[in-house]
Amino acid sequence: LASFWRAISTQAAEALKTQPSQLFIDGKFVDAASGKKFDVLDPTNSLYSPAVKAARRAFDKGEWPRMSGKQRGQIMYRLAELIDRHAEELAHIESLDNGKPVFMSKVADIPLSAEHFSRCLGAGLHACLLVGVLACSPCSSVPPSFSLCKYFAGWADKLHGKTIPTDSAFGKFFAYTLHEPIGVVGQIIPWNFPLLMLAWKVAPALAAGNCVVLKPAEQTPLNALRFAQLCNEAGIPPGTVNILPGFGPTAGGAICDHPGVDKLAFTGSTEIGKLIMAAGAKRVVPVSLELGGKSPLIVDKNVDVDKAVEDTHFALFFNHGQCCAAGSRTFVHADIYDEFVEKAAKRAAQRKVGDPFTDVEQGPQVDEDQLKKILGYIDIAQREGARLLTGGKQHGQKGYFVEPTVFADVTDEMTIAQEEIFGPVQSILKYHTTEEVIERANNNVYGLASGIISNDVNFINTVSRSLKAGTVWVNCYNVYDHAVPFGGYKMSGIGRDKGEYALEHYTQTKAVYQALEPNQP
Ligand code: TXE
Repeated sequence: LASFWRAISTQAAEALKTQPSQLFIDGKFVDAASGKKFDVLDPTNSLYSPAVKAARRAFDKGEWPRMSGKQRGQIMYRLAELIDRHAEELAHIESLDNGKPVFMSKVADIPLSAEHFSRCLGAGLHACLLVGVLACSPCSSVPPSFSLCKYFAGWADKLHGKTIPTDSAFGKFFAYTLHEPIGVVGQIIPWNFPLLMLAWKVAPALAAGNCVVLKPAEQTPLNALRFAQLCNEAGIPPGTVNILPGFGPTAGGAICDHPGVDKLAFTGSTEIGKLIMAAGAKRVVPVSLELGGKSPLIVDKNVDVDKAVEDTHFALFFNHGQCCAAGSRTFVHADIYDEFVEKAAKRAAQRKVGDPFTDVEQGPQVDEDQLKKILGYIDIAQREGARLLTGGKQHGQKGYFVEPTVFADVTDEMTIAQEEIFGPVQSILKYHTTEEVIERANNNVYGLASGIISNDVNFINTVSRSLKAGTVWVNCYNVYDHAVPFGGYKMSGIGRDKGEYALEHYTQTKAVYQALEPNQP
């Protein structure tokens, strides 16, 4: 049999040598008028197809979707505990791959991923980052658990449908709904929080009984692979979770276009989000997107300026500015503007930048592309007339470090007020009235997050209801709780990650009518 197949494949290889590859018009093969060509992928040889096939098999015939929710929850819980047990190692891998300070991986990425997080993390993490220490009391009280996973493990046996009273002319029926998994889910994630973004996507998909093919970002595949080993150890059946490291257009594109994939979930740039949506539209599969942002953080006049400076600094510089939710437009009331600007520049200049495995607040940006992009924006800002207060250059000669940078007198039409920089560059804008700042804050294609720093409850109520953003942080920023949804308005995306809302993307509803009396139609 083997020699038969060898012969067939030799014949196929021979046949390919004479296989036409032009247009066939009027009885002849001719080149396209543009002269352009495109590659055709052989799906059986594609590196990516076996992953979808495995997920397909696992979903169509395997155990995972057929287990009780309780059993799935127990296995997910075991997985969460394994992640807990390996938290230290995972934190080091994360910092090695991404460049973020290892203390941040320890206090934020791993427990957050793990936990979708403990209630005290918001305050604890904030406190930790502000003082820049490895261990502080609020954080050390965070149980080192993969609670996100635990949170969704808890949902696995609670995906109930409804019973619905019916009143039909056709007779008496009992109607109910089932919440069923969608099938094979293709998930594509970025590099800024590699394990956390994986957790946001994989945990709800698994809880609902789906099988997953996930592509981590090409810059940061390591923890996703370590996670795959832990899935095996936890007893997740083969084929249920498949990890495909690779590049966007090839590995990512293959997942999007594969007929065996029933749903697409993506976190990344708005530009690529549009491609993912178009790919989903071609096959009419649902798409959820978490995309870019240009989030306004509005500082009212009667506030403690020192605290506001610290809060806005954290909102922007956390994770080197590589956050989709970064508070990247700092609107400051004219009454406190001069004092704020001076103090914000001083705070940024004190920021400790260096080797992420030492006691620093900021490591390198993830790669050379991001470094160049950020330096490009700094250059544009200066040319467009923003006032550079501190930073503005690459930090050191080696690695992709950027000096913490602050621009004042930024105006709405400037490029740095419109586009996502994704780096440690704070843009400060002056405002005078509440109506004005609401309008300006909303004057952007994005609508991911926003923030308000104020002591005035009327100001807080008016502004929080007027902002077109998926999250509003009031007198805090970057607080994430696993039970609270996250996602964007406008071009920041479609749908919500986290919390009960995330499960809507990974289930579909089946309606069942059952006749209650014999001989009904
Ligand atoms: O993002 P991409 P990049 C923003 C941020 C950043 C910019 C570029 O402004 O500077 O995007 O970063 C995969 N088909 N965000 O280039 O390209 C890719 O391999 C399928 C915000 O890293 O969007 C990776 O896994 N997949 C964002 C993922 O998409 C494709 C976080 C993200 O990469 C693909 C990251 C294709 N054609 C960047 N091309 C956030 N919302 O947090 C790429 N990918």
